[in-house]
Amino acid sequence: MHRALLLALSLTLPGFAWSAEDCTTEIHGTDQMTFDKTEIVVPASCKTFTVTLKHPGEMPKEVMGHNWILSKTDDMQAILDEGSAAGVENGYLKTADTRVIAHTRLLGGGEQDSVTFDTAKLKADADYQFFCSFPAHAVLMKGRLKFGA
Ligand code: CU1
Repeated sequence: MHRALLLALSLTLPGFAWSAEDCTTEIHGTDQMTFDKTEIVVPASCKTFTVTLKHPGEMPKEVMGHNWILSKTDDMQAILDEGSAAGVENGYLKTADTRVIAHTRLLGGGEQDSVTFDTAKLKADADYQFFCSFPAHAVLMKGRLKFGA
C-alpha cells in the first residue's frame, strides 16, 4: 500500500495501522553471528507477513553471510545439510527447495533483503523455525516462529 495512504488511514483508523504494522518484522544478522530475535509471532489476522533481514555488520557474505530461512522445525536439518553442499554461490540453499516456506537471499555486511509470504502456508499447531543456512551459523542463528497468536 502507498505510504501516504497508509499514513492517512492511520490518522483516521488507528486500529488499521496497528494491524498493518503488525504483519511485518525486522531482524538483524550481525558480525557476531547472531540474530537479534529468538522468536517471531505472526498474528492470525495477517494474510501475508513480511520479514526484512538487515546485516548491520561489515564482513562480506563469504565470511559472515546471513540469510533468513523459514521451515517446519522437522525440515531444518536437511535444509541446512543440503544448503551447505549448495555452496556460497547458491546462498547456501538448494535451488527450489520445496521444504522452504520463505527465505531471503544471503547478505553481507551493509545489505538488506525482504521476503513476503502467504500465511495460508502456516498452521497454528505446527512448529516452525527460522534460521541462517551459512555453515554452522544455525547453532546460534535460529529461532521459533509462531502463527496464530
Ligand atoms: Cu549467518
